[in-house]
Amino acid sequence: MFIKGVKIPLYVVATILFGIKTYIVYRFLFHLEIENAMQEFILVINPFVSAFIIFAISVWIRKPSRQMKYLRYMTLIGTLIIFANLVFYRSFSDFITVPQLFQGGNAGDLGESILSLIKLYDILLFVDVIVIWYLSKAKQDKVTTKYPRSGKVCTLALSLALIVGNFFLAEMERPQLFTRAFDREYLVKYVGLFNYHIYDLALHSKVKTQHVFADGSELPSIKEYVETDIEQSGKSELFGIAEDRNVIFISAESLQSFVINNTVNGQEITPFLNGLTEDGDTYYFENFYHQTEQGKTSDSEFLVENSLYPLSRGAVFFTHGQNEYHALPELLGNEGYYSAVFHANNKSFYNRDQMYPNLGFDYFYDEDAYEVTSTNSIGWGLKDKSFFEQSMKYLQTLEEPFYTKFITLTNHFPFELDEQDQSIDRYDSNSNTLNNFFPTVRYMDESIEQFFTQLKDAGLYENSIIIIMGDHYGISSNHNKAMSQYLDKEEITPYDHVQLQRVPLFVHIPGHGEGEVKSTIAGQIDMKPTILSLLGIEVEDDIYFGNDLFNEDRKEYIILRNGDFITKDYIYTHDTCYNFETGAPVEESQTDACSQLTEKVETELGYSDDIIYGDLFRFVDFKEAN
Ligand code: GP9
Ligand code: MN
Repeated sequence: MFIKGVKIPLYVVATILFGIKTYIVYRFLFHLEIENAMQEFILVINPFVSAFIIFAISVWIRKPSRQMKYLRYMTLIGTLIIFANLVFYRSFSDFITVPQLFQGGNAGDLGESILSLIKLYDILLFVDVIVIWYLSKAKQDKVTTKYPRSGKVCTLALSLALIVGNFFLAEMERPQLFTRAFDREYLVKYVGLFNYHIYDLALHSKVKTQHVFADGSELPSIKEYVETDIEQSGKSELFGIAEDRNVIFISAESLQSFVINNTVNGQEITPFLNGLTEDGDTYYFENFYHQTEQGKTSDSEFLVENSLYPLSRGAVFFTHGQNEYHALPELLGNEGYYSAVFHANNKSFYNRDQMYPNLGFDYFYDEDAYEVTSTNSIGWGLKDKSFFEQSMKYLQTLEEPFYTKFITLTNHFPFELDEQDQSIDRYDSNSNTLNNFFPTVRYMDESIEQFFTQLKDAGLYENSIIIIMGDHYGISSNHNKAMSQYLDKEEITPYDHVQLQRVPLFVHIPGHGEGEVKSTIAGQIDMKPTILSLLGIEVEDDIYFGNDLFNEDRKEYIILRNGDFITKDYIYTHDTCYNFETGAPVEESQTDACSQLTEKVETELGYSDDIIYGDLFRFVDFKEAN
């Protein structure tokens, strides 16, 4: 093995062995989804990049014995980290997070079953540890321990270049990988387990610091604000209209209001939903805005369940999944409701597996609850029609009354759809995204119609209310040119852009008969108080920023997460006040109406952020609902 006179740099051997091992674990023991050649490439290189960075540091250690010790222990520690994650993964299909290590939670549940999660062949993980151990101890004379200064600087430069290269490829393949903070699996896949742990640790320390320094002293002013500026007087006429009924909430992926009662190539896009807008049992809100940011679907969920704003950066589900909340599922749970989420995606996506129990959800039917095959899936996974169909068997077993949330998936960027599922033609513009959007929206419309029938057949329809809400925009401003063509406008102005942030909201109450189209200025922040009111539940001293949509006494504005806002008269965006009806910029002399609100908007977003950053609800003794 050794060539006479030639010394081997042990850190290179360690890098190669450790890199190969890590790759094998990623590829064959973790089930990371590889979608294309680029992802495969990143997966191959990142284990070696991480290993090189860890082991190349050894060249800076002068004393040979210490250098050898460093390599030995780093191989061992690195292997133990992989091993611990592997065992954890076998049970939870997820990676260890710092809070899990320290707060028990999932990790604690491993308990006795831990032995059953360890396999005999895991011993092979330690082969390189033994090799390095042996070489560094018994063959020290055969390995290099002295490096010239230029060699040391070179390894350092190479380490930096490798890590930058790896991050660059990762960011190219998955833009905003770090800022959006949305999935551990993605992080591991793109930058490796060790960088993921460093990232997780940094995130955790940041959150912890803010947590430690918060003492709840902001609470009195927040409470006062909620009492005077948010709380509504009296109750709406619909208070208690759905008492004891089940709530079936459909989070409609990327559904925007501009498709409702609209056509493409002369064909109706959403015939079923259009029907609902005229249906006596349905209230349709035409001026309902999404208020999400980088956390997209999860932000919309956060708004709905908490009536708090999501954060301006990152997904709050991910960054503050350990906070205390006073969320809708928990409140409904106090009233005897059983709550569950149905969503055929990987459960760790958006940290849902940790966030849902924390919000008070009783159960999460994630991807594993569904039979996903190559024929019934496309794009992001299970097709919506199969999703609803397969969900029925679970829904029928739930104890009533229940609060359930169904999150659809097919109408997700890049809006792929099999030929046989397309009922309407694609649009024709320079944007494939917009062109593809229409047939997938129609597919979702059909799947929701089918779900209504299934609910009726199962006898669950009459005693439920069904809420359908778009989660966020599907067509970003990158497609403004195509969008202006479709909407037959010269251009998409900042005003138009805000109006395109409208997503449909349908509140369907079987047997009600008084439904209508509502033009109330409304947003996702309003869902929690609205649902509580429909169910006839009063929660005293709650802290939230939305209003019951059916109560006339409402705050007059809806805030988007970027600070833009909408009132019945104005839309404020890009430092300009626009007339709500016409979209014309308002004369400077008349902009008081907008400028008066800007400060308030900042205060309100600031209070919501304070609650999240400081985890302030841990200082509040919420009373039980009555
Ligand atoms: C992921 C699904 C889509 O589970 O909810 O998330 P999005 O990309 O729309 O935020
Ligand atoms: Mn979404």
